[in-house]
Amino acid sequence: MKKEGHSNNAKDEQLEQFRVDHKGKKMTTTQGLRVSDDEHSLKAGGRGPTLMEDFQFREKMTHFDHERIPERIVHARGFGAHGYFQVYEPMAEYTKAKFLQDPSVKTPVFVRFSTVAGSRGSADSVRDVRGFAAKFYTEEGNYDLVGNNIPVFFIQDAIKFPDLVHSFKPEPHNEIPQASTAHDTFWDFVANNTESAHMVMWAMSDRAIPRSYRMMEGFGVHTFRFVNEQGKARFVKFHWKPVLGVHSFVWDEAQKLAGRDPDFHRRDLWEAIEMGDYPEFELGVQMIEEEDEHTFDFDILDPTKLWPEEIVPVKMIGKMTLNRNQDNVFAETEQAAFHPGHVVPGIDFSNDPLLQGRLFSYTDTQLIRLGGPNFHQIPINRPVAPVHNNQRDGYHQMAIDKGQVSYHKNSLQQNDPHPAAEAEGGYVHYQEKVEGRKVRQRSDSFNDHYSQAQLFWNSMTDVEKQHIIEAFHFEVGKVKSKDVRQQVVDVFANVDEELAAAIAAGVGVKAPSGVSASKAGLASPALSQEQNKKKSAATRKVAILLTEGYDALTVTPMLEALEKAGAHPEIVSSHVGAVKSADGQEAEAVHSFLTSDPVIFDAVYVAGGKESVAQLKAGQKAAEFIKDAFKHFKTIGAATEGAEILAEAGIPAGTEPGVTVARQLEDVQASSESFISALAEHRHWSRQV
Ligand code: HDE
Repeated sequence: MKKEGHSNNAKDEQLEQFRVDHKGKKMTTTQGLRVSDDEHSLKAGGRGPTLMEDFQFREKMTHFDHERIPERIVHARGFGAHGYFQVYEPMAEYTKAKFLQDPSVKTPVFVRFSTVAGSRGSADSVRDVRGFAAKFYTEEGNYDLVGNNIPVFFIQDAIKFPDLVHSFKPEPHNEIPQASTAHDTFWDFVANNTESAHMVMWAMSDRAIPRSYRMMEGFGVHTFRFVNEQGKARFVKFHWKPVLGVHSFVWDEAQKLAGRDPDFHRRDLWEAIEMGDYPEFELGVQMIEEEDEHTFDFDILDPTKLWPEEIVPVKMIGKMTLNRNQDNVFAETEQAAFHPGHVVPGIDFSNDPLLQGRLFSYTDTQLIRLGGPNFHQIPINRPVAPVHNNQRDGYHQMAIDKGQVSYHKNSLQQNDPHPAAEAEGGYVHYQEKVEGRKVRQRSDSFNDHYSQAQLFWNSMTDVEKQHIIEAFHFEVGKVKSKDVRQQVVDVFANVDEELAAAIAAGVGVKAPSGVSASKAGLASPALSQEQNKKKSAATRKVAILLTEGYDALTVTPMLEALEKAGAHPEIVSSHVGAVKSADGQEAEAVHSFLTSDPVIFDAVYVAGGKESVAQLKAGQKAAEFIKDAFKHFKTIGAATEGAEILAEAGIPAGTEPGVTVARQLEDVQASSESFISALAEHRHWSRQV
């Protein structure tokens, strides 16, 4: 059920002026002329040719012919939502940014989540980095935190970005494969640009197949600066931490989802918001004093390095809540223009060479994508802060700038609009002292490509390590060039020789010679999603399998327990629609075995009832459903006769982790509670599949 509607905020009020509701209205042309017939073009006789005079036809067709705009060169596939951000306590000690001072202020935000490699119509569940771009509509202007769900990047210098992207996009001669890095050119890039090793470890981990946009972290990646009112600056890194914790798919599930529900992530986000399960993310910052810049064994300007949380703790400073779905995906998600250079006073840049290049690229790309220099006037991009300057004209100009003057300085308008002093909110760049020779060079302090890749590997649990090895087997296994496969193994031997040997075993090339056992090496427990797992059944989707003649006494207690835990049961039956229990009660099946699949659920429960179970057995689909859920380490439950379906699926109930069975009716209550606890575990890795 949808909770209390979103709170009104300044951005929402602004957007309201642009919303158009067509309900109950007469149809018109774009000129406002009422249309009398929208079914037939104007012809010379019923069977004759269409007349040039038909302005209505021409207008409609021309508009249609021009409906598409170029998709984003990267992050083409995405989905947005509105919400608000609130700071926990004033941050004045660290930054003068106004939206980070008053805990009672709700700053409107629009967030766009995305994949990186695929086209706009590609599947959500692919193995990829996820974009996490947030636009804060602050009273000092828009602030964009344009991050990813992985805290480091593939390259150290922006000039290499086109090369990186060319390597992971579909290969140019045949445009294969879509939305996947499992091909020769990407791995050739990795092997020959070893600065990518750390990020590749993340991309091969479960982080790259998130269960939901609501269950992944976000990172600003680069080092930025916080600057306070006194002008004191500190280096800062930004983190988003999902309140629901970080959770992932298993790879087989992710691949099946790409066919069963390519829109899985956008549907999940949309439905969560519609149901009032508002996604929440805490904003955290890591800060380093300027005088400590050179005290770490990595360069804090190097975007392939993270700051281990055990060394530089993350201070949680506020929370973002996404509580409103967009009205129109093209107008909002597609036209949203993010830019890491959209900053407010109190937030500044560092000399990270990747960030410096991004500061150019984002405006440049909007110019072609959104068709000119006035994209900031598109409703979703408009700041709630007033805009006054001498920029004029250009395609799609929406403002009617009054007056004679459009230059500075002037006397005819008393120099208006006039620059603001720093004390009046004028943005002043942090006065970092910089000197150097003009060189095309990278600092030697960026040369270590492997230590943190190793740190990441050392921080993984055994299950997480196994998943990484399997991901390498899949991805590198798809590389046709044996030479490239060998190069990849040789490069990752620098990270960990056992890892390299394990990769080699799956991709038909030589292991590094004289493999030494993994070094005990440094670890950062904060990097492991398994070790930091948040246990909760909240917002999880559970399939209840039943059909005609089911036993309602095996269903009602389970539905109540799930509701209490904040989970969402959905009935899957032999047909969609009303299903009758043995004692004449009715349940509504929203799915049939044809329209659904275990991959869209977090858990499965088989209801009891002789007749129902007999039919499910005859239909054979239920056992298949259970088998897949079991293979994906999900929680499985059954009551009374329902256990026969588990037996048919070959699951030895009672002995396998995450499988709960109520043999007798009187056990259903207790069994439902164990089911919820198992569901809160998310996956049962100790299961033998
Ligand atoms: Fe982007 N990136 N990027 N990127 N990026 C774009 O801008 C670029 C990088 C990120 O939902 C483009 O509007 C360069 C890192 C997100 O609309 C483009 C470099 C991080 C989004 C662009 C990077 C990101 C983009 C394409 C290397 C994480 C989607 C369309 C120097 C911190 C934003 C667009 C949205 C989009 C350039 C690297 C995040 C071409 C040159 C590192 C989340 O401007």
